[in-house]
Amino acid sequence: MKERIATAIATPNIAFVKYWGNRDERLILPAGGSISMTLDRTFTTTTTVWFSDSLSADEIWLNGKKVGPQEAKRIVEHLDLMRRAGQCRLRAKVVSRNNFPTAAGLASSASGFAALTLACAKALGVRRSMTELSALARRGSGSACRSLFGGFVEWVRGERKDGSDSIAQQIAPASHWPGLVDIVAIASEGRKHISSRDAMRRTVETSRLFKQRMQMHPGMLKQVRNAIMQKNAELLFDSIMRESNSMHAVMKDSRPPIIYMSEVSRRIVDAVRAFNADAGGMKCGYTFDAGPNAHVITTRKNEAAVRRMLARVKGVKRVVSAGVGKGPAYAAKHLFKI
Ligand code: 2P0
Repeated sequence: MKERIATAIATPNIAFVKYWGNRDERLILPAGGSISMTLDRTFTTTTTVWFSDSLSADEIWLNGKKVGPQEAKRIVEHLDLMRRAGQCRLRAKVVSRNNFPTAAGLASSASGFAALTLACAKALGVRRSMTELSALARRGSGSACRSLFGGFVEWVRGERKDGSDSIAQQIAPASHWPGLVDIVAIASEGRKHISSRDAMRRTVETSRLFKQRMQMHPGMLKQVRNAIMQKNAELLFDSIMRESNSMHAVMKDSRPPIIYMSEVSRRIVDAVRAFNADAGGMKCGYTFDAGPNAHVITTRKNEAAVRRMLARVKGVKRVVSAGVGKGPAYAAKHLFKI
């Protein structure tokens, strides 16, 4: 029998229009659509999955450490989902490695669940299109569905109750706008104090501003989609800053408030504004996820100057640039021997 083992490599994505809040938390059906850029292999998650009747329980290794039962729960649930899709009851060994800090606002769960979904699908012989697989990846971590494609990706909200139309699709390949770059200014490498999922639930349940954000959301999606299609950098940078500010505003409007941005983040906001004012136009734009680290989007032409500007901000520990990525891939070499 062919061995049921496969290895996938996936990369994070940075959301230009943010996913924040579910209309169905169990199925991970978002309150609104989102748009992202998949990053290149500056940041990667590599995951090997092996299903075997020689295993009596699922065994999960993350960055060289065996994961305890509490932390493993979400991964085992995803293995169960993939086992159902592949009509398989075998236990699995999962070994996964990130080359960047976990849970520090660098969307480790996006690349993690994208790699896990793809490795499981291949190992179990689940023959589905990337779009269909994106609906499975979504169940592990919402933003993971966007990491199944390279370039510029939209996760469509969908209307159906069963979530079958809440899928990711590529809106433009990496080659459409290869000059775009995400400069990550790392303010903290620590874990976040509240998980995105818990924080989103709190926002949906308690923020009054959230309803207004969702009313404006289709317009924001359209604007960012247009900025990407027209390669209109000024419009894109302006839009993503407004969008990030909007998401962090509804977080702050939650009860009790959710505050992911730090003093360092705030200084980066000021530095970006000053940089654009000096340049006499929108040369870059920031966006912040569920953490204090900034993603400053710019073009390769301005990359060096933007990096210098960010490195000078008090409290910025490191600056790392990532370009537009081509999406996930399979690897022939596995992370362990069977
Ligand atoms: C996004 N985020 O669209 C939004 C914007 C963060 C802010 O999807 O699955 O923390 O809860 O661990 O990796 C949250 O990403 O998600 C998220 P979970 P993660 O990218």
